[in-house]
Amino acid sequence: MALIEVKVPDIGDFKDVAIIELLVKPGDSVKAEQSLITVESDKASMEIPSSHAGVVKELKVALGDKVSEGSLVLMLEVAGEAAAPAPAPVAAAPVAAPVAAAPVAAPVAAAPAGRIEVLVPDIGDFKDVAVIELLVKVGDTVKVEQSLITVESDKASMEIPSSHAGVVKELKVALGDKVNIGTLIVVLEGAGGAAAPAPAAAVPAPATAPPAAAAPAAAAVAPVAAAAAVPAHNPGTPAPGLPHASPSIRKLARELGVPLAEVSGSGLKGRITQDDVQNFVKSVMAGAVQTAAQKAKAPAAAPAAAGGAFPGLLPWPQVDFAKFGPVERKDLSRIKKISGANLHRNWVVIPHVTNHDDADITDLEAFRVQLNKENEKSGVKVTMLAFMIKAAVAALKKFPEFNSSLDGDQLVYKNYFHIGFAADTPNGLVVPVIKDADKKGIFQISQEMSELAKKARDGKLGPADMSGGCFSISSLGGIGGRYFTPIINAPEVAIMGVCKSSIEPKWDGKQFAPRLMLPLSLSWDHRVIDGAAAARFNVYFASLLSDFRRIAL
Ligand code: CAO
Repeated sequence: MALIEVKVPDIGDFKDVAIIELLVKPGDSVKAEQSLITVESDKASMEIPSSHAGVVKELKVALGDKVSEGSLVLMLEVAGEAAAPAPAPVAAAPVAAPVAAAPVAAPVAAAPAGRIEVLVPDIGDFKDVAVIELLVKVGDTVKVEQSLITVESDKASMEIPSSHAGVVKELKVALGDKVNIGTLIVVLEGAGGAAAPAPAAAVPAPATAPPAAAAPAAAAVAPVAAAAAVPAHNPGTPAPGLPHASPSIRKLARELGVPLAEVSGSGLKGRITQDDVQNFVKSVMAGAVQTAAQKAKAPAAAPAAAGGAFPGLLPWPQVDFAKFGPVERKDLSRIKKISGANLHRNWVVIPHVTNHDDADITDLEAFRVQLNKENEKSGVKVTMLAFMIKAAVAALKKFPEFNSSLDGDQLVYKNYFHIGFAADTPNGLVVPVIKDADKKGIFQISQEMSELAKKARDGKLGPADMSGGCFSISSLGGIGGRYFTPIINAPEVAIMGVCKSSIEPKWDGKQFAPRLMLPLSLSWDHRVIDGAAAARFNVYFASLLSDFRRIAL
C-alpha cells in the first residue's frame, strides 16, 4: 500500500476553474478513470478522473476552489506496484482536452440579405460528437451566444452557442447526428437583416448532458423511437433553461427515471446535486406509499397524490433471484437500453388504442410470387412489406392526420412520406426509414429495405438511416402470430403491426372460399386520431392490399 497524489491533468485552456462538485469522499474506493470532481468555467464543465484505482484518504480541495493543470485533488491509497507516482493521467486526455479546446473560435459564415448560417465553432478535439439535445426550434428568436444544441463526447458535453441574434429559419441537425467543427447547425434570419460577423468568442456553454453511457454510439443505432435517442423534453417545449447538472448527475437521473427539469438544485448557482436527485426519488416514493396507505384505509375515496407521477404505484420488486436457483447477469445491449427508455416513454405518454382488421392478400401474394419469378435474375426479392409501404403512403395521403406530429397545441402535417420499418437485430430493435417512399417503386423499396435490414443486422445504421420517419410498420409476418399491439414510435402518431397471413374460409356470397388473410393491428394516438378514423384507415389500407390497382386511383 502507498499513498499517491492525484492531480488535475492537462485540461487545455481551462485555467483557474471552479470546483462545483465533489464526487467522492474519504474512504471511497475509486476505479481508474472514475470521476472525482466536476469543474466549471463560464461556458463548459467537465469531470476530472482519477489516474489510479485506490481508496480516497484525503481530499485536498473543497467546493468553490479554483484549480488548474497540476493542482492536487486528493491523496489516494493504492495497492502494491501501482503505488508509483502516476504517469500520464489515465483518463485525462479524453475528458479534458475536448472541452478545453472548445470555447474559442467564431463559427460563422455570414450569408447575404439577413440569412445567417451558424456553424459549429472550433471545439478542439471534439470530433464526430453526437447531438443529444436540440435547444431551439424553427421560429424561435435567439440571442447571440444563446445555446442552440448540446453535444456530447465520451466524458464531457457542451452547449454550442449562436454566433448571431435572429430567428431560427431552419434546423440543420437532428438528435443523434454527429457534428464537427464547421457543421451547419441552423439557418437564422438576422434581426433587421444584420448579419454581423460573430463575436470573437462564440463559446460553448455549460456542459449539461449525460456521459457516453447511453447517447453517442447508441444514437447511431436509433431504436423504436428513433428520433429521440436522449428524450429530453415534451414536444413543443424545448427547454430554454436546461437544468444545471453534471454529466454524472444526469446519468444518475436518467437511470432512476428522474425528470431533472422537476428537480430544484441546491448546489452552487442552483446546480442539481446527487442529494437533490435522491431526495426527489424519496419524495415521489413517499407520495406513492402514502397514497397506497390512504387507499388501503379508504379505498372508495383514494385521493391522487399531488405531483406524484403514478399515485399508488408500488416500488419495483427487489428479488434475490439466486435464492431460488442459479442465475446469470448480463448487461442490456446499448440498443436495448435506449429503445427501452423510448418505448417506456411512448407507452406511458401516448394514449394508445389498437384496431385490428384483416386484409385479403390472396391476389397480391400471387402477384408478388409471379413478380419474383419474372425477376429471379435481378437479385432483388419483392416482399409483402414493400407493398405495405406503398399502401401506407396512399393511406397517409387519404388520412393526413396519420402523417402528423403533435407539437404543443399544434399538429404538424407533413407533406413528405418517409416510412419506417421495424427490424429485428441480434442487439435489439431498430427502425430504419425508407425516405420519400411515395416517389419510389416496389422494386426500389424492396432493394432499399434489404440493404437497410442488412445494415441494421450488421450494426451499421447511421442516424440518417433512421431519422425523419412519418409512420412505421412492424411486420412479424415472417415469424408468426395473429395480432399484437405495437407501440407508437414518437413523435409519429400511428404504427401498423402486421402478423403472419394464413388461408381462411371466407364467405363469397354463395360459398366459403379459401382466402389468404393478413392480420393488421393499427395502434394510434388518441390525442390526434379518433376511433372512426382509425377504422377507416384500416379498411382503406386493407382494400389497397386486396386490390392493389386501387393504389393508382
Ligand atoms: N405472412 C406470411 N409470410 C410472410 C409475411 C406475412 N405477413 N411477411 C413475410 N413473410 C414471409 C416472407 O415471404 C418470407 O418467406 P420466403 O422466404 O419464403 O419468401 C419470410 O416470411 C421471411 O420474410 P422476412 O421477414 O425476411 O422479410 P420481410 O420483408 O417480411 O421483413 C424485416 C423484413 C426486416 C422487417 C424482418 O426481417 C424483421 O426484422 N421483422 C421483425 C420486426 C419486429 O421485430 N417487429 C416487432 C416490433 S415490436 O417489438
